[in-house]
Amino acid sequence: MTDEIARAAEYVAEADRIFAFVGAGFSAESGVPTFRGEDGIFSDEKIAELAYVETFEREPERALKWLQEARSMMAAVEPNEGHRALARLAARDDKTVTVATQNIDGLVERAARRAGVGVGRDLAVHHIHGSMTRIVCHDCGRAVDASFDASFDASDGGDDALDLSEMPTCEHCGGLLRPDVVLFGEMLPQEAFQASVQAARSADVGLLLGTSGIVYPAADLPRQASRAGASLVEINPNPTDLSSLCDVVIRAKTGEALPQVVDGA
Ligand code: BV8
Ligand code: ZN
Repeated sequence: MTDEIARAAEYVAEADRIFAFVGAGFSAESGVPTFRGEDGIFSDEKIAELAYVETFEREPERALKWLQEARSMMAAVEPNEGHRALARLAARDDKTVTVATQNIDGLVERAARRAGVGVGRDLAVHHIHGSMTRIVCHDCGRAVDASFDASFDASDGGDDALDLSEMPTCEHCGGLLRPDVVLFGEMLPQEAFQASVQAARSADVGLLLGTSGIVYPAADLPRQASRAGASLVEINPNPTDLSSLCDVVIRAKTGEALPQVVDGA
């Protein structure tokens, strides 16, 4: 166990309230591509522009084709050792864990459910950039039948009947259906974001897991935690905009390092 991992384990052992700020790197070892960095999907300009709400409104067919491909890919991936370690931490009676995830896959919840952790009871997971598992109408915001959520969350991928690339429309207003993910230029879900701010401000320890820390206002959460007195631990193979805020920096993959931190705490 490296010194950094031992120090991080000590912080976690002494903490009651733990705030986990999760980014795309946390799902990288599950095969979900990250956005930035050498193999990030945003290195392809054409893809990067699809993450903007303007593009969605200008070219809905291209945007929905991409979102459907991402949705099918995410239905097929599995939680990795990092997700499982976070679930073990949440299962502990002496720890209150809150997760603010920028990821739109449901992998944190899937690992938690499989570990018998009550999502919403023992573990709060706030999707501050939305979730691929929910489908809403772009115009009136109505959520589509939860059955789609169930098939997606069923963790076997399910035979989700909905194909967004066919541009299905809302039965109430005729608007286009789309995943409930936050595109650039869209507001974050305020309830999830405010709950994340509260959790960050009351945390003893903040775990920064696989995020480049450049997308706002999400990336302000670690700063809020630190200002309120939390000790910050970053686990990321690369330096980030948040590294200088951290008390401990572990230059490793979350799937390798987080299990050591959690099991050493
Ligand atoms: C809003 C779509 C306001 C969904 C995403 C100028 C300056 C500052 C800010 C702005 C600006 N101009 C505009 C803004 C605001 C903008 C923003 O922050 N832009 C940035 C790029 C400068 N933000 C917004 O638009 C947000 N909305 O501000 O609304 C508003 C007000 C009024 C009215 C209307 C609107 C909306 C932000 C949400 C955007 N959605 N994607 C999707 O497809 O997911 S962004 C995208 O980036 C994802 O959501 C992702 O979650 C997010 C953050 O990325 P990361 O998760 O950190 O991932 P990344 O690839 O960057 O990094 C991966 C890291 O993992 C790396 O560090 C790598 O080293 C590491 N890693 C790799 N492997 C591993 C690993 N770590 C550990 N283990 C491994 N194995
Ligand atoms: Zn509608």
